[in-house]
Amino acid sequence: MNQPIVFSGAQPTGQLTLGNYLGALRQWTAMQHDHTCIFCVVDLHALTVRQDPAAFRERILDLAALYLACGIDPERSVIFIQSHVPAHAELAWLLSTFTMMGELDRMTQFKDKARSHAHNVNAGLFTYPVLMAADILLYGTHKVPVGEDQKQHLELSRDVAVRFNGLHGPIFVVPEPLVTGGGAARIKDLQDPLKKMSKSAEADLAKVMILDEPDAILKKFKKAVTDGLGSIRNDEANQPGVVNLLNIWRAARGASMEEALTHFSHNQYGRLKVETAEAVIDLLDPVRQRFTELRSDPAELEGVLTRGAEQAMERAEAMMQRVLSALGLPLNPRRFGPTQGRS
Ligand code: ATP
Ligand code: LTN
Repeated sequence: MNQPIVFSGAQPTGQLTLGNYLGALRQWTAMQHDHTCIFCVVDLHALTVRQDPAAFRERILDLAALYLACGIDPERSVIFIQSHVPAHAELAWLLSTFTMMGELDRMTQFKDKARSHAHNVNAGLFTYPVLMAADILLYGTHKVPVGEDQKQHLELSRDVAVRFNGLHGPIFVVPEPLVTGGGAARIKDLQDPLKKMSKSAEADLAKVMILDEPDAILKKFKKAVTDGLGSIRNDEANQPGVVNLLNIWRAARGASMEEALTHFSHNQYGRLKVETAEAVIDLLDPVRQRFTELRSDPAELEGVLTRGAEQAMERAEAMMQRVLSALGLPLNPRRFGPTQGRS
């Protein structure tokens, strides 16, 4: 079965929101049926900001458990932790010699982060996109589901792949971005519906977390900002809060906008808020329950991650062998075996 290969990852930096679920994780899980999917917890990337080791370790495992709880199926897809596969860091070094300073200097995320983390502008923050290129290129990835903000990084991955291939032969697949989290999947902040719901938002009431308890979810929706127009219409310009609730309700219930408008033709904001909360509670309840189960059974999670790392490593090592050979680096027989070792 030659299905296209999909690779994506998220950083273990803080809890994920309903926006991340509807805009990213749910789409990842949907892709498992007709793609070979590889999903990674990119813990090495998260080291570009200081982490408390004990809390960091838990957050990495939390994110892996959340992937599984959201429906990533280890029987179908590869799920693993980036630092378990040393080839990511190794390929990042090799690719850094094919990446120009000027290219990295143009990255808007670097400029933003350098401004917001002015006390710790480390070299890793600068070369972050090279590690991301390594993640992607290591697996012969065809498609990369990412948010809009990562498109520039993906463009760089493509440029690096093309440059390497031009010099050393067709080793890397040139990956295509698949921009997720747009359109109706773009969930807005409950307190300021002109902004997207963001996990780094300060206000608790602004964002629904995937692991929120039902009463917290209900409270947040009851307090969601709407308007004083008293009608439930699909009028984004004048009623962004109402349209956000309609979008959330229909994403959670699998309904169209027409169905949502018919369902809420009573024009009662109170009922819209409560029913949206109920739809989200129904959607997230099984995720939270599965997450709790997984986190209380370290052996199961560890088993899944060990197997995922083995599967990832098998693919990554095959690619590393080709890359090292193409560059003229002598292959280590202890690593690649005596017969294949001679290239
Ligand atoms: P931060 O607050 O740190 O910017 P974030 O919540 O915006 O984080 P990212 O880590 O940037 O999340 O994005 C992870 C994925 O979630 C991306 O694929 C992105 O498209 C998706 N996503 C994030 N927020 C939303 C949202 N409000 N609606 C839909 N999709 C979203
Ligand atoms: N930079 C991405 C996370 C990330 C990633 C990747 C996404 C690291 N490596 C490879 C897709 C493919 C982010 O911050 N969202």
